[in-house]
Amino acid sequence: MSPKPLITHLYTADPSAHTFNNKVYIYPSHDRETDIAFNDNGDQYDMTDYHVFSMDSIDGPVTDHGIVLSAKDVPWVSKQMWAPDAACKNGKYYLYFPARDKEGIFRIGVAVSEKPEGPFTPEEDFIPGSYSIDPASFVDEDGKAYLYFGGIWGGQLQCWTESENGHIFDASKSGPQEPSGDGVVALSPRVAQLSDDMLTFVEPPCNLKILAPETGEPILADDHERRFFEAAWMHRFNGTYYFSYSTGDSHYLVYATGNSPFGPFTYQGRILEPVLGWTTHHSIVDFQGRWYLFYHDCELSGGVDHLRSVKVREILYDDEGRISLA
Ligand code: FUB
Repeated sequence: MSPKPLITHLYTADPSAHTFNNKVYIYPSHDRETDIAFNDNGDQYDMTDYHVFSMDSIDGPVTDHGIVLSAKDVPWVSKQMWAPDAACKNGKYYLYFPARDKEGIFRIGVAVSEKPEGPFTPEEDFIPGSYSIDPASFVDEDGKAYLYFGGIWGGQLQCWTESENGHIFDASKSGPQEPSGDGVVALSPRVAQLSDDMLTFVEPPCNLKILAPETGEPILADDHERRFFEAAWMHRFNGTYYFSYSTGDSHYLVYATGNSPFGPFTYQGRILEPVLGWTTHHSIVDFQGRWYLFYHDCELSGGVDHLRSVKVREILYDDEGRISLA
């Protein structure tokens, strides 16, 4: 049976959950009603701010800490504050968020706070060298931090190509487009190590390989049930790195495992079957000795794709580290 929405006074989605100071903090998108026509570019996902939520226990009440960052307060943003994430390092908290810049190109920004519940103060400009959507931060046990990101179709990942002069944006590839054809490899999510101050990339982002277990080769573009679409997440369990993501138009949450934060990762299977609504996006967090999947569906709005609500379910690992829902 589907659990109840955790938050019912607002529409919320793309929940990035973290355990900070023995509480769960949730950093979601804040969905809102608009009269923008629906399309496969995601224009109807026209969010303007972020709230932070926290819980002392997994079935206890949820506290809304209010608006912690607004588009109007970020100098480089034009519109569409999509799925954020947060990290803690050196006693400070960092909110990573994608939005369109003044030229309509998705970039990733960072905002800083002394407290996990914000409010967050944005940097003047987006992270140099950042592009596309859905940042997911991961601070490893050795203190090194990484940002995973990317999303195809409305997320514009297919618009970017590498050249000797860096990454180049081709606006003609915007919208619901992606590579296809016999033997064509799927687009890869990106990863970049973050600087010690968490504000910049140490090196240009690199491609994260996701391999098919049966071939040991990268997953192909036409394999829509397994190829990366958006919603990157990284967690570590028993020394193994788990990279999970949404398959977009086939609507699964799936995962792949590897031995390094840079991969390569080998596809393992599904975490969640399709939910009510087009998008699916999640996080996985260790809280008070158990593991949880935070995700969203559209039950609260009766199935309106861009009006979503956050939910949580416990997950389990078997002896080989395979994930299943409790
Ligand atoms: O919330 C807007 C977009 O929808 C996110 O960035 C995607 O992951 C999808 O959930």
